[in-house]
Amino acid sequence: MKRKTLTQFLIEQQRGSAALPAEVRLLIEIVARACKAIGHAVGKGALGGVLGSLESENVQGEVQKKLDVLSNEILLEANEWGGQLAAMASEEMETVHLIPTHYPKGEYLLLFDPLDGSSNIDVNVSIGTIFSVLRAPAEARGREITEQDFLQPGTQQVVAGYALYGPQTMLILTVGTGVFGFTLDRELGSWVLTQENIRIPADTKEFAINMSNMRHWAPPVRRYVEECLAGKTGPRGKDFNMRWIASMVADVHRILNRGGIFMYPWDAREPTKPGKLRLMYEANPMSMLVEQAGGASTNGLQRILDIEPAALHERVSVILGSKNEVDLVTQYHHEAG
Ligand code: AHM
Ligand code: MG
Repeated sequence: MKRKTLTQFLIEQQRGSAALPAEVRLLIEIVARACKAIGHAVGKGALGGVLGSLESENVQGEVQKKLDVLSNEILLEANEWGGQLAAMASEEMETVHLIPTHYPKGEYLLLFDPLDGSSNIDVNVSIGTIFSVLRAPAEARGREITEQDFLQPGTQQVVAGYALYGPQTMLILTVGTGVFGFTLDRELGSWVLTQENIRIPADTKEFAINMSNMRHWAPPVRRYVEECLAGKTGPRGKDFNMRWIASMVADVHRILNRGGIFMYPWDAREPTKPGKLRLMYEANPMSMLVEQAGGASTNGLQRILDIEPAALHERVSVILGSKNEVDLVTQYHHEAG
């Protein structure tokens, strides 16, 4: 069987009813190329001298791993010169990264978490890159882009995706016409379409949450998980399985492939923060992918994609995956007032 490459797929999306703009197609190709380079560095591990931490901390006060910084640099360098972007923003940088004046500027904004799942880097467990593309507001054309221009709800995303550096290197992508999966052919160096129209089953018997935080959870989350744990004889009438990889990319990838629910809810350890995960770099792109695959994504009370962001590094509670389970947890939040 003749396989389709990412390039062929994107050209079809450009010619087809999606009418993907040529600049977006090129932009995706450049991001995918950068992910290939990151995957290569990840794969070298100790042989490439890339494991371990740096002295530095990022804007969130987290110690940066060498690969966090390297991945950020690879994405910035790859995307600066192409002419499609007006600016970039990253989980690892305090504020927006403008396109240097000697390069042409485009109308799109690229946001990314360069290497998600940092705690798994040094233990050889799957990690990934998450990205999102927005359009700069029309009134921003011709002037310098500001942080404010990025603060658009997730419904405005033009592209969302992630690269997963696992046993296989994969790229999962949506341009608003469903979710497609590509596997990196390591011999040829090209992304090959291996999954079309990924769909998340509406029901599941598998949940993903960091159980060590149970004592800090809000009552609706505790209620939901306790009911799952009660098994066949409990209110849910079935036994549930649990998985937690601590790399959102890997947990979401499992859910896209066989269903499940992923939760990183607010908890009482940091009462002033709405959650751990970042809205713009993690929750929004993953929510677009999940919704495009027929799943749902909320913060317990509201659809994540509808949230009007107030800050670039805003955090949010995340409940996403199989639709009927996400609806149930959301209902429990509403019942709790
Ligand atoms: P990171 O961006 O610093 O890697 O943090 C995000 C990660 C997610 O990938 C994962 O779901 C979560 O943090 C795991 O958190 P915990 O270590 O509390 O289980
Ligand atoms: Mg990260």
